[in-house]
Formats: sequence, C-alpha cells, structure tokens
Amino acid sequence: MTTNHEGRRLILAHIWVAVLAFGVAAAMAMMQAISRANLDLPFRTARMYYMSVTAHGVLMALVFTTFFIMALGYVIARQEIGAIKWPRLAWTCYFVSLAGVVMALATVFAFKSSVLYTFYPPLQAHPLFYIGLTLLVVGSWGWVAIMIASWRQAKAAHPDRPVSLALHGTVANAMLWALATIGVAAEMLFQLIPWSLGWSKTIDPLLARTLFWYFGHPLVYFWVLPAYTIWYTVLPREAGGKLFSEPLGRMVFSLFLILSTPVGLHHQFQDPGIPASWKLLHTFNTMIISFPSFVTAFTIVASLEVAGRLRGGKGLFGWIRTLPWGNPMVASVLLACLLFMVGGFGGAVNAAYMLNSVVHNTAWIAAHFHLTVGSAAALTFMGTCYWLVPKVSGRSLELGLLAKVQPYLWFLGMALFSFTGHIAGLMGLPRRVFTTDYAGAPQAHMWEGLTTISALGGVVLFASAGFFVLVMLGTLLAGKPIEPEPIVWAESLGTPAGGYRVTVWDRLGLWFAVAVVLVLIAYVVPIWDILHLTRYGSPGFKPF
Ligand code: CU1
Repeated sequence: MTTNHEGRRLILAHIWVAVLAFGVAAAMAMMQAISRANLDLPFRTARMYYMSVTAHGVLMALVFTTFFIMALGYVIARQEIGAIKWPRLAWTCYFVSLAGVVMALATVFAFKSSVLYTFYPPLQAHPLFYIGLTLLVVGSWGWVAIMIASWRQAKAAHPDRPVSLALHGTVANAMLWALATIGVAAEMLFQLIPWSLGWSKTIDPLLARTLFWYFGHPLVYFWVLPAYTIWYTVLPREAGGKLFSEPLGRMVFSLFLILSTPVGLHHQFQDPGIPASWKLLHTFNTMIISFPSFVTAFTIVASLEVAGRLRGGKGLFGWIRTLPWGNPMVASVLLACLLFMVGGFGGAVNAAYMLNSVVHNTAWIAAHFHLTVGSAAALTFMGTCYWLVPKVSGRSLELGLLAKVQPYLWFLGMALFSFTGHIAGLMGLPRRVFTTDYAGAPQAHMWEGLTTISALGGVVLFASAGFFVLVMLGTLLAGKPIEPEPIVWAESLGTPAGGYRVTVWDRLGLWFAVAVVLVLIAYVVPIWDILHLTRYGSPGFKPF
C-alpha cells in the first residue's frame, strides 16, 4: 500500500512516457505522409522512410498506448481501493518496460531494426529490438497482476455488490492482454530472439505471422477497451447526463474478453498453408465480435441523447447541438466516435474474405486503423488526458484554447488523411511504400491528387498532435497548483434502489476460462498443421 502522493508520481511517470512517445511519433508521421505524396524532403531515402515508419508504429501502437493504458488502469484501481496495490512491483515494471522501450528504439534509430511495427520475418532486426519489446510486455504483465489483485481486493471488501464498471472494463482488458501476449512472447522467445542472435539459422515466417496475429487482433481491443471504458464511465457525466445502461456495459466488456482472441486468422486470409475452413471459423468469430461494438454504439448514443436533452435539446436531433462541444474532453470523444463509425464499417470489409482480397496490403489498411487505433483510441486518450492530468497532478490545464481546437484539427486531419487513403487503396495504392510514382506508370498518376490531400491531412494532424503535446507540457511543467476535483464515475440511468447486484457478467474468471477454451478450439489445429507442414525456413533479410 502507498499514499496517494506516491500513486500520483507513478501515474504521472507513465503519462510522461506516453506524451513524449506520442510527440516523437507524430513528427515522423508527417514526414511519411509527405514522402508518399512524392514531395521532396531533405534526407528523403527509402532507408530513412522505413526507419521512421518503424519508429512511428512502435512508438504509437506499442509505447504511447501501453503506457497510457497502464496509467489509466492505476487511476481506476486506486479509485476503487484507495491506493495502488504493490507499488514496488508497479515501479519495477515501469522501469523494466521503459528500459525495454529505450533498448528497442535505440536499435531503430541506429537503422538496425527497420522491420516495421509488425516485425514480420524474414525481415530481421537487431536482437535488442526483440529483447526490448519483450521487456515492455514483461513489464505490462506486472500491471496485469496488480489490476487483478486490486479487483479481487475490491470484490472481497464488498462481496454483495459488483465492482465499478470502470474497474470491470479494466480487468477484462488486463485478462485479455494476459491471454493475448502469450502469442507474441512465444514468437519472441522461440523464434525471433534465437534467430536474431544467430542460434538458429532460419525462421518459419508462417508460424511467426500466426503467433503475431494471435496477439495482434486482441492488441487492437487492448487499445479500444480503455477508450470504451472512458465512453461508458466518464463521457456521460462530462456531457451532462447519465449512462443509459450499466448492465449492458458489463456484458460488453465480458464479451470482448471472450471473443477478442480467436479471430487472428482474419489478418492472414492471403497466407498460404492455413486451410480455408479455419479462416472461415475466425471470420464467423469476427462477425460475432461486432455485436458488443454495436451494443456500445447504441448505449453511448443513447447516453449522449440523455445528456443533450437534460441540457435542453429538443426534437429529433436538437439534443446533438446542445452537447458541450466546447469541452475538449467531450469533443475529443464525440469526434473519436464519429471517426470510429467509419472505421467500423471498413473493418467489416476487412473481415470479409472476398472483400479483403481487394484491400489487402493497400493504403486502405493503414487508413482503416488510423480511424480505429489512431482516432477511436488515440483521440479518446488525448481527451482523457485533458480531463485526467489536472486531477492527478493537482495542476490547472494550461493553454486551454489549444486544447479546445486540438480535437477538431485531429478530426479534420484524419478525415483528409484517411478518407483519401481508403479511396487510393481501392485504386490499388500499396501501403508501406516510400514513393508512389512507380517510375511514372499511368496508374500511379491516378493516386497523385489523393496522396497530396493525404499529405495535407498529415500536416494538419501534426499541428493537432503538437497542440496536445504543448498543452500537456504546459500543464505538467507550468500548471498552477489547484485543489483537484475528485474523480466521479458517471451515474447509470435507473440504478435500482440499493445498487446493482452481482450477475453472471461480473464473473470475469469464468469468462477468462471460456476465452481460453475458444482460443484452444480456434488455434490448436491450425498451429499443429503449420508445425507438421514441410517447413521452409528463411534466413534473415536486412534490405534497409
Ligand atoms: Cu483484427
């Protein structure tokens, strides 16, 4: 147990890493968008481009998200039990994760690990890249243990009532992460690390990709569930209303725990060596997992309608206008939700076997996940920082005007970047190429206007990211001392007298066990098959 002061330092230490990672990654993204529009920049080479895409992906998708999510988890657990459980473990894990990140990024910036954030073999990185990312994951396991221990303590203290919805969502996510990271840990320990150290000469790319996507799909839910937690437990109150249904929220998080992992083959539709029947099973699971997201869309829109009407909104759509669009936290989440709706429809295209072959490896994919992780998650996290950092640090939010403008700039930039990316992808523009002129090929001309608009989007996004980082630095370094407002979760509409009772959806241990069974059904046979195919190992390649 620790005092709140120590908890405060721990949480802010995580936020610092998240904000700095975000700032560096955003600067690299702008250069990439400009490079893909074939506009000449100083130092523009393929080598520089792939180094910077790797750094951008690792910093955004693995560092910014993980550190922010750990910070939010500590906030929520502390709120529940009044302190951070096992603070020494928490600090140890923080430094292990940070050391891993520094190690991995040092090799990236030294041009020794240009393998992109998916680190597909046979592209080969420096061993410290794989070891560093493994340490980041190992550090996050300590966080998982602390979340589960806090949850058990909260349940033991009040066995007759459920824990807060915020903690329920956080612990579902921690369990999901524990299950998912087994895949990437196995890939690192049995394949990538021994191979990069030269202990094994060749690697099986199909097995590596399968283990990666076993981890990679639940990874996207690891990003999105904390955003959903904020949508359910913070947004309704900040918008001036109540959560439409808390029991639906509990069901949603438990369903995500069950369904997030046995779907990874939907990233491998084009991979040979995996029977179509197994790909089909994963497709069905993917379609089922859209159900809790639809429930979330319904519940959140209903909660917002409650808020808008309580604020005096009338008529069919009048309540939308009366929402507090000038509150940077609320605006961030509302705009994140709008972008996510488009991203969700694109995701349904990706998940359909036939449609997937049209968009596979095109600019569509990068455009798609910038609406999901890059907007639904990242913009929600930024909005959450505006709400959370003053409460944790005891400092006033500085540069409030920039904070008000920032979510709108993100929305505009992402619309320019992403909508054009979807269209260009349908017209055949590949993802992950540093130049798109294809030696003047006629088809490449058709992309020109689109990649230019996309680059403009990149510049707007960079401005938005810069505003966010300035607001955070101003607040953390120069905010005026304030008496922070307490954190209060949103009330639920129609809470029964005496509060909610514990239901089957609160039994996360049970749902974790169900998730394990589904994972075994979905993966044992395909992985067994891969291990018994004629294996063609590949040596490592370092083209950049
Ligand atoms: Cu996926």
